[in-house]
Amino acid sequence: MSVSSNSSLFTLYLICISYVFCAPDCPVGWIVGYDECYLFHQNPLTWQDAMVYCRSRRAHLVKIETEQERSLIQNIIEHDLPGIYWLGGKDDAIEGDWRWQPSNEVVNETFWNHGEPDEFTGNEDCLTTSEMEQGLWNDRACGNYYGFICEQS
Ligand SMILES: [Ca+2]
Ligand SMILES: [Ca+2]
Ligand SMILES: [Ca+2]
Repeated sequence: MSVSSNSSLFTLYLICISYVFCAPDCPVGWIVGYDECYLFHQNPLTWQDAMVYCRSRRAHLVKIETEQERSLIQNIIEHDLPGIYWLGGKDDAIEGDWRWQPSNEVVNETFWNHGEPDEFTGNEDCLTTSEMEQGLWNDRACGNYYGFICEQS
């Protein structure tokens, strides 16, 4: 076997190995993301009940950390599963201090829709997105009933 076919076989081997180790192994019915698995639920729940549900599936409400991840979720809700969805962010402890739950990590990169967050009626502490907002973010009242996205990493 020539050196060049050996090295291309080796490259192929590396691609296969990295695919096996890098592609997330998602439960049946979950959508495969870049590093994570997503479950889109269209049955509306409050933010709190949505979080409890995700936990029961050994997951959490989705934490969107990059434009790549935001855009993947936008594509899914625009093309396949339209609706308003809860995300994992909250600012109920300190107004304007957005944290991912349950980890309480600071929401570093934000993707707010124009004019948001507006704390409409003084009572909007939970993060949502929808196809009407092109997958950008809006704060909404945590006691409202919306669909939600669980994430398993
Ligand atoms: Ca994520
Ligand atoms: Ca708020
Ligand atoms: Ca709002």
